[in-house]
Amino acid sequence: MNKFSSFTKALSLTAAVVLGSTNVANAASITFGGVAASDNSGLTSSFIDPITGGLSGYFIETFDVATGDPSFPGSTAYTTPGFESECAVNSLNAGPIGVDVTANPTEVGIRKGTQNNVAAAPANDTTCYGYVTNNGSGTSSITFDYNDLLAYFTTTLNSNTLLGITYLGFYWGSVDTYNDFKFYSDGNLVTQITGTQLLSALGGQSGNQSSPASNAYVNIAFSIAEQFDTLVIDTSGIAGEFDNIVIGLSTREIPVPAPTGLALFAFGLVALGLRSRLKR
Ligand SMILES: [Ca+2]
Ligand SMILES: [Ca+2]
Repeated sequence: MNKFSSFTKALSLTAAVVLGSTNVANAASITFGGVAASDNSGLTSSFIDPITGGLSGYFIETFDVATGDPSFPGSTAYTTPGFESECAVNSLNAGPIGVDVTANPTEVGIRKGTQNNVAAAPANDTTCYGYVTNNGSGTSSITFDYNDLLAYFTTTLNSNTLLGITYLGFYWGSVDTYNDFKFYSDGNLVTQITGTQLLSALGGQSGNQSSPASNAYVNIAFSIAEQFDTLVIDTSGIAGEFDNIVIGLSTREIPVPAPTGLALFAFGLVALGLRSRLKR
């Protein structure tokens, strides 16, 4: 596939998601494109790196103890046995601050490397990553509830109003047609992206563990009105793998686009696609 056709497909997906919203004016927009992560975890958001950090207002979950935020004790509740010293949810789990993660422990793991019929490391990711598996039947899910984290940041930043989340990015490994990411606000579904949508947009093959068309960094920008507080990843197969989950607060720093190659790199596929269209 040439580059332009993949850009066009990315635009088509964005349009489809916009049209699928109940409120077009407030629709979330989905784009693909990350940057190489400096900790050898494959791709990360252009807004923040696991080691070198990034713009203000962003928070990254790497599932690696080594790159955890000292402010958050972390949790090994879902870590695959044998990986406890290296792999963890970086934020306090089910505590007064941090991300509240809930799942059936037999259906979720945090580990390194690939194990056949269990989980595949996302392409070029040698670090710890998370996965959810149905162990062969039914549908399984993992929930990331950010309400406590939002309250923590609101207090830390001395904000007068409760902050929201208006950006989420994640590295989606070996995308399968049976993986879905869903976003909720106060229990209501705001938007979702399915494995089928991503594979269609990028021309990927379901479950391919190395192709960029099925191992992609996904960026979702939410309007203030559609900010979410809870992420649910579900799978009806083996398995849904992810790393470098980045949230951007409603106070986040957003770079101003500039007509340079560097800015286009940072802003990814949709920006390039729009320029290509304008030139014609
Ligand atoms: Ca990682
Ligand atoms: Ca997979």
